[in-house]
Amino acid sequence: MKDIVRQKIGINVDVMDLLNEQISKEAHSAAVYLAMASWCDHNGLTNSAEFFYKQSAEEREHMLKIFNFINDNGGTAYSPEVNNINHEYNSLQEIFETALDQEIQITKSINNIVTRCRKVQDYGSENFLQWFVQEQMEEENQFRRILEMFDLMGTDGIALKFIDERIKHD
Ligand code: OFO
Repeated sequence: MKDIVRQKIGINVDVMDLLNEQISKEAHSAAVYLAMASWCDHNGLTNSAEFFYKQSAEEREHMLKIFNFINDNGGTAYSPEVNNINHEYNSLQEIFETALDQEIQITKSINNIVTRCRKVQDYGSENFLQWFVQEQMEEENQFRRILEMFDLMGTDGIALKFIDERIKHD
């Protein structure tokens, strides 16, 4: 990127690239959760479906938050392509395990950008990302709490119905 362009950007260019990658990851998360909502709907797990519709909408909000941050600071945010969305799951437990795993990967990704911010002394971006650091802790906890229910109650028909009734989005 030309120096004159760099000067117009209020955030570090390498950080901006990572934030654009994060936009893709958030969009991917939104699409994955939408597919999970569809699976739950199809299998009569109404509360779980509602949970994932809301979760998907939240991920889109995360994506837009980063998108606006880049553009508001003179950078260029890129609208992401989303592909490779799995629609095949064997159980609700598998869905929540996959969701937790996805959140753990997102946490790593956010932490990685924070590390880069510190390295290049982009404290504005680091400050912006603190909201995401907190959000990831809450999301991981939320999924862990739900997975504990499977450990406690099992996965047979009645347990599944019971777990679904207790699933609520924070
Ligand atoms: Fe975007 O918050 Fe989790 O994934």
